[in-house]
Amino acid sequence: MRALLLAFAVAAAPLAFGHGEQSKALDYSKAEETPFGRAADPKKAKRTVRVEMTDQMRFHPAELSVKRGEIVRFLPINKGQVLHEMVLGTMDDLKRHAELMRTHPGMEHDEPHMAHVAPGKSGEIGWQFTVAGEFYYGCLIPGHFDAGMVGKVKVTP
Ligand SMILES: [Cu+2]
Repeated sequence: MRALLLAFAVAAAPLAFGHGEQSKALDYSKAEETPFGRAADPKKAKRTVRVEMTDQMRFHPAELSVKRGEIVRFLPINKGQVLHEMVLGTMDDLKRHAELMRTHPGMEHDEPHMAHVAPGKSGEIGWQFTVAGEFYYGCLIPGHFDAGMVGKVKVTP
């Protein structure tokens, strides 16, 4: 049994580390439903939204409207000189997360509803908005969210 596990670990290693991107080899069919929707294959999106992030601590656009059920391919683009990130969620989620980032700066995290984008680079998030309401995207790098780096997604029924 131990030999089998070892063989499996060795076989799995190239899959885990051979890919240039982060852990983006997601199985979207197993995506977890959240209060603000679920991860979705960006290739299935009919709409791409470029979201620029600036050192003025702003997202452009800062507001958008989508239809319930719509899959959006977000392309967060960092126009600044410092790291920014785009994190989707409810306002409560973002506030909680921002607080966590304050107490644990340097915290490493990577989930399908977020993208960390180095200066001059772009990221990608595929998301299906399955719940009507108002949701948000924020940059939770310490200080950025508090400076107003937040945008709103209105999901219409
Ligand atoms: Cu930022």
